[in-house]
Amino acid sequence: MKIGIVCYPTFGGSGVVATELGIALAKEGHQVHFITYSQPTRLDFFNENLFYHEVDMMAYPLFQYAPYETALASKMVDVVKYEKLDILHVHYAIPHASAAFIAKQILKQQNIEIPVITTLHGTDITLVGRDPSFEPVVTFSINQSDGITAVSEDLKNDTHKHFDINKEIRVIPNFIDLERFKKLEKAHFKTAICPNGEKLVVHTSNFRKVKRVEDVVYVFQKLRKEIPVKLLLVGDGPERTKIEGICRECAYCDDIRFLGKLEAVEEVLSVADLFVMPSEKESFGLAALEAMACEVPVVSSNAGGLPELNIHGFSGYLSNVGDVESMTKFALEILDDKNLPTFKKNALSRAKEFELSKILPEYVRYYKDVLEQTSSTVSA
Ligand code: GMT
Repeated sequence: MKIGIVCYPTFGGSGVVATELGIALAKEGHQVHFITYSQPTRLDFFNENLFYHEVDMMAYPLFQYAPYETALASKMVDVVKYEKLDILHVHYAIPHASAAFIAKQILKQQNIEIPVITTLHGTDITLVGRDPSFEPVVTFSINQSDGITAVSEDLKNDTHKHFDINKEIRVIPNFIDLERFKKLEKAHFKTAICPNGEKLVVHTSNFRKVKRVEDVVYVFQKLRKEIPVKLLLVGDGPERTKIEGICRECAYCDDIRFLGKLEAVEEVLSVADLFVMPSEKESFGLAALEAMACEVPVVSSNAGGLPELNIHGFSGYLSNVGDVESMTKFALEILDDKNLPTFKKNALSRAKEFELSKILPEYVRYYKDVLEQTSSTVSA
């Protein structure tokens, strides 16, 4: 198949899923064309089946806000037409689904039919998309997609709850490449961070409000009163300065380190004993899955799709959003030497259920279903 993938090229979860999906499809022999505004972070190597098309943005003094959606739709038209794509798969509804709708209509006038699949990732539904400034366009463009997928049952239910969607949504969860995300031998790294054999707690995110990173620090403070433990905070984003302020006020500030954005996050996860994800909303929790693949158990909130990933009492524990007391209690239980090896083993076994080789065929099957469905509608 010739597949066009539209996504955000940054560190965000939707961009990571889209890029990894495209790479995996290319390795299977499909031709994959990425269409976005800059080279996706993980697309930094050559593969004969991978192509990258940059959206041209024209600067013009009249534009207070550059019309990216228009430029993206124009680029989609160009790539579909000249590369003869079979299908367009857009990740994150805003503004990708509406740009795809415009492109589809333009191509239709030229007698080119291009089926569009929209994958809903999370905040496009639970946060941003529900805002009245976006909602009508989001509802319309999701309904106009030929196929819709969501990354968890919870996100599918939320979509039906908050938007008037008249089409079936297929749930295809996030996946993990266990060749890349696995526990690596990094003993020297662990010794450097935890010289006295302390336990290591890790959190990775884009430091947005919805991640509640302050709860990670509060849990850590409580833990540190009980046991020798260190905290690594990986990633960057709008809340980082506030979180640094909270850490500076904390008596255990010297036991906390901010690492910023890291490409090789699996190296840090390889030496971690516990991953904390206290998010207010989390449609799936890809960062937690990455941790589990590296044998790191997870204490998370029970928001969104997290209970579909983290199994309470097996791969970790779930607490109510904001309940740092309960999170601390569960963290202490996991970090207890007599429990830790079992939780680590269980975390990996749960991660294996989301292995790339299991989820990739679900996408390919869905592409075929949508192609079949649309070709029969066109010929009818
Ligand atoms: O908030 C993020 O982590 C970024 C966001 C995105 O769309 O880029 O991630 C969402 O999509 C990921 C991949 O499907 C999911 O694993 C994350 O749970 C989801 N984030 C939220 O729902 C907050």
